Amino acid sequence: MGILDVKFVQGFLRMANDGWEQGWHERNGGNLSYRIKPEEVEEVKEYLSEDQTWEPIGTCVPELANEYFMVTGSGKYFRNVMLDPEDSVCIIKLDASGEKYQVQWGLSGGGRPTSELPSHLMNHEVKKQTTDGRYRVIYHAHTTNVIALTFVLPLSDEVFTRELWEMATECPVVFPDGIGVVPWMVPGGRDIAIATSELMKKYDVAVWAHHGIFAAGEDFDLTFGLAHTVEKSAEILVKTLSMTSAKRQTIEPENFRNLAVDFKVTLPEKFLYEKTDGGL
Ligand code: 2HA
Ligand code: ZN
Repeated sequence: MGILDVKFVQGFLRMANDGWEQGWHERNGGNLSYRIKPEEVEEVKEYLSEDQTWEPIGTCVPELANEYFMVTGSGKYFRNVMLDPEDSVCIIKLDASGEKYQVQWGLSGGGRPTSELPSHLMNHEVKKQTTDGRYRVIYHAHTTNVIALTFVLPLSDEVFTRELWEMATECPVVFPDGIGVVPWMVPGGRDIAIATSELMKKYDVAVWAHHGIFAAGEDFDLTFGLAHTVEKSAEILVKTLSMTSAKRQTIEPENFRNLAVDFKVTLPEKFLYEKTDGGL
């Protein structure tokens, strides 16, 4: 039994590979992080080392002090995660101030954790607080159809949520809180991390215009499933818009209200606005 046989490690690697197989991780695009449970840290403790230097995260996440994360590596390829997990991913520990991290396992050929570490950790911090610690996964993917829509739809939470809800009946049940949109920003830094984590206070999905999405969830199945559902819905919208600019029929606000009752979800009224032209 080695570290790669541990259940959370297997779940992490499988999710990364699933994303690769979906075509969302060209070259070194995308990144994944998992906040490891204390009992899981015990399972891998014998493989961890405290030899490496403490490095600045680039932001401050005091609510995550002393926590352990499994994260993909910067410049590494999702395509290689299954073949060479020891080099492609790593386990890091945060220090007591939440300002520094130490690589304790992985990145065997050298390197650093994901370039989007500030966004991942600030999203984890928000989700840990708003879900009572339930959410543990943050996933960034270059989802083709969602990206395409950011050139066509207004960059508003209301329009993205409503249009994607209309494309598949499961959507308002899978992401009833809606999704947020971050306008184009320079990736990798603290500013985009702040903008994304603000949206994560309300939503489980944030779209990055002309770049991709961030999804948050309790476990690998729910988080991958969420990203997959959003992207599938975006694909249907891209296909629909390729055929016509005006829908002949769709799921109407009253239909959503009825669905909310039967499926026991709350759908914010701000997404159920009246449309006048049958289009967007
Ligand atoms: O290259 O996706 O946003 C990794 C990324 C940066
Ligand atoms: Zn990216």
